Amino acid sequence: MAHRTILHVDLDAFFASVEQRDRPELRGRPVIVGGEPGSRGVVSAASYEARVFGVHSAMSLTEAARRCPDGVFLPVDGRRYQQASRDVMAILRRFTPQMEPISIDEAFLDVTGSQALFGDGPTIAARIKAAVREDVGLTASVGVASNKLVAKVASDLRKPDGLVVVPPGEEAAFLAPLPIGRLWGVGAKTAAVLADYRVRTIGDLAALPANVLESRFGKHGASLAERARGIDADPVHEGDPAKSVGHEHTFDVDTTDREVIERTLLAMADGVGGRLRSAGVRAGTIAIRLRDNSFETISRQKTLPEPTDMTERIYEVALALARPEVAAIRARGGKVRLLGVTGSNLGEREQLALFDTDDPRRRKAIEAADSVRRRYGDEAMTRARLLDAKLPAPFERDPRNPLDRRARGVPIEAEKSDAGQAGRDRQGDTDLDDIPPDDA
Ligand code: DCP
Ligand code: MG
Repeated sequence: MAHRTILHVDLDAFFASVEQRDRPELRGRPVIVGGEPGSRGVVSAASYEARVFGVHSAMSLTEAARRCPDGVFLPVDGRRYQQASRDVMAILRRFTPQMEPISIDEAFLDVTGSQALFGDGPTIAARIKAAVREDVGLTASVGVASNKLVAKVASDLRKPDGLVVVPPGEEAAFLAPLPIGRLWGVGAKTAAVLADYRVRTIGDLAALPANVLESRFGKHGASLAERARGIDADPVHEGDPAKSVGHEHTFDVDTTDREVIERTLLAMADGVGGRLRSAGVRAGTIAIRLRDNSFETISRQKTLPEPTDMTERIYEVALALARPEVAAIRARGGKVRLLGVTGSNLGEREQLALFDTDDPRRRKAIEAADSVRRRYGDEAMTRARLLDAKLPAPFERDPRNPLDRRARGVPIEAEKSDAGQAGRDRQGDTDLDDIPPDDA
């Protein structure tokens, strides 16, 4: 079969680059987006000039200020970044309809069928980089390969303003010398376990016998072994990334305790609401997922008369959906193992303003709470009802991926080999530590 041509496009120092684009006096200077120097909270983006000082995303602003005292510290201005993101995505769509945005500043493109029109993969990559520079004023790094996995690794390799092409057939050789942490899907936890097997490079991983990986990581192990050899059949999924926002929680101990179940639903409703609000969208449909101790999974959903991003409303709907199902599980002597809440059918808040019947005071209070959370972290602002719960607070840890794209009937949950050890929460984002099993 003829090979595919896949591009991965990722903007360089995205939030910081938008600031430098809009304020020319900041060009060439270390720009750190995230908030006041030394305030609580973390760095969202650091310009490449700031990275020289060792500043990077997710570092505390205090530490960033220590390393880079002369840095220009700026607050996050989400609206401008969203607009720039839309502008870039529109350029990408000119080259193929088979475009899959995976976060605010990156996307996969399958240009296999576009080459007669626009040139081969490397040519299209160069044209995209030029268009993004000229039309949007930003630089992008692009990887070109025969699949998503290798294209993603490639785009990251020569940042900023990189263009890395991996010819078909050279995937494994390209990956082999790279440190294991570069392999998409290997997070810190997986890397730590692999270190026990003396795996340092992707080539080391490829050389491990498949049965070793499978016995240690289960299904995830089989897919790891393939990925280490640069094999990835995942197609580029077209469409809007903003399909749904979801949270799931697997209980430490299966339960029928009403209080525990309701608190968990509230925590998840709050997480979903917070992420909707931070993305500036509302959900028209609320869904729940429930799994019992025999692993039977039930999904129920309700389409709302008016879309919402309010925690209380999401909670109310989720609770109404969950109650009869919990009662049924209890009636047959079962227990609840997993709960999930998802908002989907999303629309932008501005377009929905006509239907705005929310109490403006309530919205103000919620937005204030969100801004405290953004500044001081989730723990600072947890609803009273959650305080005595031994549950992780709802989290909105990654503003990069405010929305997830798992709404196409793909379950959010990925069972791991350590399932059942501890209560686990999942946001509907792709957590790089948790590649869902192939049959997910
Ligand atoms: N982001 C964030 N918090 C993080 C990581 C990222 O708020 N922990 C935001 C800011 C980034 C944007 O998402 O600008 C894109 O994330 P990337 O990981 O692509 O990082 P950058 O684009 O900033 O840098 P790079 O040049 O490494 O892609
Ligand atoms: Mg980027």
